[in-house]
Amino acid sequence: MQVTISKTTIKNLTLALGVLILAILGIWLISARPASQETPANDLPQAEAQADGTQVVQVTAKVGYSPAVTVAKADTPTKLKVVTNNTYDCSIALTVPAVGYRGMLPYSGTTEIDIPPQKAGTEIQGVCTMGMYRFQIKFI
Ligand SMILES: [Cu+2]
Repeated sequence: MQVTISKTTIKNLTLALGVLILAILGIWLISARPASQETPANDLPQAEAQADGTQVVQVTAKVGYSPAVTVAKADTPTKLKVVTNNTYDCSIALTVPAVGYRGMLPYSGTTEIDIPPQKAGTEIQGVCTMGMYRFQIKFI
């Protein structure tokens, strides 16, 4: 008995093999990537240095806080400016536990919160009173 392999079968086999190789290559590429790393500090929004040697971190409060993470200089007095603009969600109820701040922001406006100089490696969190929205300032 003779087994005949038609041209179509060969074509299909080649195609299947090609797809398989692509799939394996894809999986290999994905798994070969380094394990998820934190965004390097250089790529994050930075505090704005002021002429008087202080720095300003600006965060917008509206359906959450943005940017979520800001990098600031250690050992530097920091003014945190929280900007609201027709903000009617719970992000107006802000706490910054590290500096003992707890308050209701105006629906629109800028609220300044002073943060004394922090050691490198300190992370200060701002969080809505319900704990659902948060932002972070990383001092480096
Ligand atoms: Cu909330």
